[in-house]
Amino acid sequence: MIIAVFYFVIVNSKEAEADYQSVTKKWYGFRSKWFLFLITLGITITFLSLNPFPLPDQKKEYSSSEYQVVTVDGHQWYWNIAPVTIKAGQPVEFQVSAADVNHGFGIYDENLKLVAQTQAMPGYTNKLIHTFDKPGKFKILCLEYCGLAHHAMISELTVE
Ligand SMILES: [Cu+2]
Repeated sequence: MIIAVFYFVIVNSKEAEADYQSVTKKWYGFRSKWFLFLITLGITITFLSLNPFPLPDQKKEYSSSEYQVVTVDGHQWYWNIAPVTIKAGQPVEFQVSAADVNHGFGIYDENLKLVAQTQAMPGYTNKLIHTFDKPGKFKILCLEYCGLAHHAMISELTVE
């Protein structure tokens, strides 16, 4: 039975070889067009869905008169932030570090919507540049679980 099946396939495959050429020609042509169509579609969708990067340029150099520096230190379980009052409309450079373990420095607006964030790491100072458009009270919460009282790491930042 198996030999019969093999024999049938071998005999028929030789007969089919004659029109295989026309089939490959037709479908190779289709395949090339389909490939070009997908490449064009991919590039078009990529360009149409491009958005400006949501963060300001973190490498930009500001002159000292136009920006404010705030130092931030994360501790178990509180923040050391100086100064806690800043001006709206001027870029703020947060210099964020930690004294003990990793913390997450998260700035939230009045509706507890995350405005900006960076990692607070012992031994490193991470720079975060953010400009507050309007005055208000902002909450600083820890974004990374850092021990028992992690939830209590709440501070406030006043933008005038
Ligand atoms: Cu923490």
